[in-house]
Amino acid sequence: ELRTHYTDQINPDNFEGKTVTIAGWVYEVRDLGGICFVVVRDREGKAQVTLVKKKTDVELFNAARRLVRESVVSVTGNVKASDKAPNGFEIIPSRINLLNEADSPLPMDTTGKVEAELDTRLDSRFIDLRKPGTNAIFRIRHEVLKNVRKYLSEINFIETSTPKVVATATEGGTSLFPITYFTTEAFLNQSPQLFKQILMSGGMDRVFEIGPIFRAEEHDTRRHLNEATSIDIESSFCDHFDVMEILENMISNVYSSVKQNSQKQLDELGIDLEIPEKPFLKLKYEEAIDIVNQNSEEDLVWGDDLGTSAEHIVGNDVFERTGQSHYFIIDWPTEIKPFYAMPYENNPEISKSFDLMHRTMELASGAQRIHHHTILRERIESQGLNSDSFDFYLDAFRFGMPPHAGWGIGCERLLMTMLGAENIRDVVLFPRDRRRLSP
Ligand code: ATP
Ligand code: AMO
Repeated sequence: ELRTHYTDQINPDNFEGKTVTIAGWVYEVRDLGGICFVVVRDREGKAQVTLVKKKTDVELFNAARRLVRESVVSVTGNVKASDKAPNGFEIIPSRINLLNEADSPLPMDTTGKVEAELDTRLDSRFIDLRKPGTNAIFRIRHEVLKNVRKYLSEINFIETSTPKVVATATEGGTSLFPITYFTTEAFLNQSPQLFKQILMSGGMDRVFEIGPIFRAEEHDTRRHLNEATSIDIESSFCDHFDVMEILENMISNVYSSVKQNSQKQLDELGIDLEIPEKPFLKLKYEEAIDIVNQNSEEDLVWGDDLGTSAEHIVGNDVFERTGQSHYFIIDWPTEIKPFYAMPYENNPEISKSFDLMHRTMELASGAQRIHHHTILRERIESQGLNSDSFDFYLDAFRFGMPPHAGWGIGCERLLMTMLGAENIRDVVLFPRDRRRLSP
C-alpha cells in the first residue's frame, strides 16, 4: 500500500505507536550528521520523518539523506508524539520508498522563501500548485462550485450543458474567436445566453450551467481572461428582481459555506472572510452617473457606458456610505445592453437589466428578457445584427415562450473578489490571455 493516511489525519493523541504510510513530495531534508529529518508534504499538509543514525538501518539512513527535494516518496513508519515536531508528532520510518526522483534545480522554490513572479509561477504551475497557498485557492474554488450546485439544485434549478461551438455572437462589445468547423466558419461561444433562453421555451423552467466562455478581449487587464468559467442561470415566470434575489442569496450562501468548510484554506491565505450583507444596495444607472459626475472631472451623459474609472468612483462611494462591496446597478439604458434585455413597458428607453458590482469590478450581469418574437427580432436588427442568422433562436419564441429572466456570473471574478486576489490569473489553473496559450 502506497498510502494509508493523509498527513492531517494523523495526530499524536490517537496515533502514538501506530504504523502509518504517508505519500507525497520531499519538502525538505535536514541532515545533521547524527540525525536526519525528512519533511514530507502531501495535499493536506506536512509531516516530519525522523531518522536517528544510531537507531536506524544504515541503508535506510543513507537513502533518506540522499533524497532530492520534491521527489515522490511513500514512507511507512511508527508515529511518535514529539513537542518539537510540527503538528506534535514525527514518523520513525521502517521503509522509505522512492517512487520518482525529481530533477534539480527546480524551476522555482516551493518553500515560500523566494516569491516568484506570476509568469514564472504560471509557466511551472505544477510546482506552484504544490505551495499550500496556491493549493488553498483551488480547494476554495471547488467549495464555491460545490455550493453553487447545491444551492441552485435545492431551489429547483436543473444543471445543463450547451454547445461551445456556435454560429452566432450574443454579447456585443467583446469579440469572438472564429474557428473552422469542417468547411464552415464557426465561433467559440461567448455565453450560453441563447441556449439557456431556448430551454425556457422547452419548459425546463429553471436551468443553470457552469461552463467555459470565450471572449477575444483585446485588453490585457487584471480582470479579463480570454477563456473564463461562467455560472449562468435562466428562470421562467420570473422578472429581474426575482433573479437578483437568487443571485444575492447564492453569493451569501457560498460565502457562508466557504467560511464554514474551508477555514483551513482561508487561514493559509490569511483571509478573514466577511459575509456580504443582504439585500445588496440597488443603485439606479442614473444615480450612478450622478455619483460619477459629482465626484470626478468626468462629464457623463445619460446613455454613456460606465468605464473602468467610473466604476471605481461609484464602487468607492457605495463602500464609503454603506461599508459593503456588493451592490447592483439597475435600470440601464436599453441601447447599451444586449438585444435580449427587456425594455420597461412604460419607459422603453430603460431596460429591466442589472449588473452586480464588487467595489470596482463587474461581477455579474443579468436581465429580464424580451419574450415576444417580433420585438426581439426588431431589437436584433436595431443592433445592426442580421436576424436571419438568429432563426434557430427566434423560432423558440414563436411557439410559446414564457416570460423569463436570468444572469451570468464569472466564477473567476467571484473567487477573485472573495479572496482579494490582485490578478484574475491567480485563481485560474491555466489562464488564457493574449500572451498565454500554454500550458
Ligand atoms: P462586458 O462583459 O460588457 O464586455 P466587462 O465584463 O468586460 O464588460 P468590465 O470588466 O467591468 O466589463 O469593464 C467595464 C468596461 O471597461 C467595459 O466596457 C470594458 O470593455 C472596459 N474596459 C475594461 N478594461 C479596459 C481597458 N484596459 N481598456 C479600456 N477599456 C477597458
Ligand atoms: P456578461 O458579458 O456581463 O453577461 O458576462 C457575465 C459575467 O462573466 C464574467 N466575464 C468575464 N470574466 C473574466 N474575463 C472575461 N473576459 C469575462 N467576460 C465576462 C464577468 C461578467 O459579469 N449573457 C450575459 C449574462 C446574462 O444576462 O445572463 C453575459 O454574458 O463576471
